Amino acid sequence: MDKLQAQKKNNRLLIYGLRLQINHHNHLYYVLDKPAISDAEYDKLFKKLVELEKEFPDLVTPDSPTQRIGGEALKKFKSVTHKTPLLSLDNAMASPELEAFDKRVREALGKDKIDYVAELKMDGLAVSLIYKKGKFVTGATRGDGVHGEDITQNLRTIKSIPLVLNEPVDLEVRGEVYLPYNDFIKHNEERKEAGEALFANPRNAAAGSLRQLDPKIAASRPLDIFLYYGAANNQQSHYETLQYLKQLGFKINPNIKLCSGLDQVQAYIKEWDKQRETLDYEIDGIVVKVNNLAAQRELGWTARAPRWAIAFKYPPMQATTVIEDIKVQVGRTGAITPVAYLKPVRLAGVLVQRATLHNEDEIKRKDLKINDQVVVQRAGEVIPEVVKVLKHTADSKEFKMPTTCPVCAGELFKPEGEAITRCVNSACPAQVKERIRHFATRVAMDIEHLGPAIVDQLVVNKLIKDVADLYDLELADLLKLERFAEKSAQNLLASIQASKNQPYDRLLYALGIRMVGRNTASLIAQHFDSLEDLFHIKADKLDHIYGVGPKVAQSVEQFFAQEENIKLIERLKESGVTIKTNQTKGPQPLKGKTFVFTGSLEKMSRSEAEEIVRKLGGHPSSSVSKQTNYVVAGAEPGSKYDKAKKLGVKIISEEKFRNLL
Ligand code: 3BD
Repeated sequence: MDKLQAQKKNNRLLIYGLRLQINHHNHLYYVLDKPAISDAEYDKLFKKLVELEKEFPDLVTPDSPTQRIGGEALKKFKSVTHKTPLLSLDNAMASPELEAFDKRVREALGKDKIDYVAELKMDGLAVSLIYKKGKFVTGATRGDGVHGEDITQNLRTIKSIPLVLNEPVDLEVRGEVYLPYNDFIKHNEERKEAGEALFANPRNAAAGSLRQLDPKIAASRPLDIFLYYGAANNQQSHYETLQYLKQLGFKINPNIKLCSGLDQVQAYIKEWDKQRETLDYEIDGIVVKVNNLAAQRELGWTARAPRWAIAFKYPPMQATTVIEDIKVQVGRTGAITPVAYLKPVRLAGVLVQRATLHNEDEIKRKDLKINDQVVVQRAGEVIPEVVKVLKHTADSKEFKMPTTCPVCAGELFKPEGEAITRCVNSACPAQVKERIRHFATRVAMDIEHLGPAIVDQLVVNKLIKDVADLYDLELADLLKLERFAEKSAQNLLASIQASKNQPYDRLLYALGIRMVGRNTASLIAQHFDSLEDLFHIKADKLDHIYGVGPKVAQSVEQFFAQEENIKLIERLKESGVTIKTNQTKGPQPLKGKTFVFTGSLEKMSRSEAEEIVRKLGGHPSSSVSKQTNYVVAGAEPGSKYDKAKKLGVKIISEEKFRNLL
């Protein structure tokens, strides 16, 4: 072998070894949720592989972990015909139907008791994955069961889908792609801020992501998958098949259960009805499958569904009521949001009286009218929403989006391609009030005694028209107003005075820049010592900050490009409001650490605790991920606790937390 050849062989071995290592750690992290090395160590391996492949491009193969996001945006998805159709599932809506299913199975097999596998029924998108010689070659949607769409490029971006299996087998597997619940909420919040249409549920969000022709979009969303079916080799039972799929490297839901007889299935159903809210993903029921594969074959299929499986559907958390009225609200940024005023109805233990209708397109799409009978739904912590119309009534009236602002009668504007209509008059009293309210809230400047009613009174009486005017208020002004006595007026002035010393990242948040939440403000403030450094800033100076995306950066650029905003900040500065980093900032023992709080704390409120974390250099966050350093559990912790446990994130008590400070 000459020298060149030897070198080439050596490089190939190096690359091959790195890929094995990376795939192994990828599997530990994304499939088993049990990382063995730090993110930094993983990144190092990955970078090394990228460098080597760059140097030797002829050694790049499609199954390399560097090639998950490959290729250009497609023009159109190819259609695929499934080799064997993806069947449907019969539904059981209640216990008697499940009992009838069990009876049919027992009679057909001539047995008293059947072994079943009970699985959580993921509310995601069904897909089929094809492997040849252990390599992922094609992935497709279920489609109508016979024809689906080739979404291989998008599926390759899902890190829990192995590109290479542990054995060189030919295999088709089927599973459900989903978007974890927290990510769905987070993603919708971003869309809302950006004025884009919201996804109704995690399933639509997952489907919407997989239906994108550009694989970069799917890659940017943390999609995941559970596999539940595979035509594997020589297994005797469904349960064994799932274990085999696990061995090959696939992600199998850890909550599947082998049940002996229907009673155990019923217990499983009951248990998960209670526990479903602790999961990080949505399930809409339980799938029950006959375990023995020979028994499955004996039972066979009808034209559309196997006779050996059934889906038990949980009743959704929905209720029926009437839309009594639809009114629009004008938000801080001028967003005009239609809101349905409902005949009050109990839903999952809460009295629901209003539901957001998001925007005009949503009303049109769902064909909602005033006096309609509708189905409302409450999912997790999100505000209730109207799912669909049950029926229009004789009194049903079309809702007409106003053509002028209902508050200031000013012009409304809906940018091309955006879903949200806005009042463009920044002096609109509704916007002015909302901006001042936002400025005064606890998480922003925390001005006590300046609640919504007082803001209303001050604006209506023309004492203030923006937040800088607050600092010019005098005792005599307030005393002229109804409801203000000497004492209450002094209290308010004192809180306004005190707010001048708030750290400037609070001010940055309090300004109400679109898409700049409390955490983003604090991230930006860590990179710029003064608000003045942000004057006329360009987006490209911001979007390299970890946690600040291009849309956020664009929004910040827009805000600081406006002369009136700069004037406002200069007036605040003249009044003595802190607009710079406090140079004598204290020690930062929590620097770079991420905290999530769950349950109720004894000695402080959650927002106080979050503020302390920020002050000491850490980041508070609302959702648990592998990046979380600590979950602080108060009394009666919620699902975040379970998630932390699952991910192996350190959980500490409130007392331990205080000891860290
Ligand atoms: C799940 C069929 C069989 C292999 C047919 C028994 C209908 C969606 O978690 N098992 C599961 C889940 C879905 C399944 C089967 N096991 N079929 C299963 C399933 N744990 N969701 N489904 N599907 C998948 C469907 N999808 C869209 C439109 C109509 N039907």
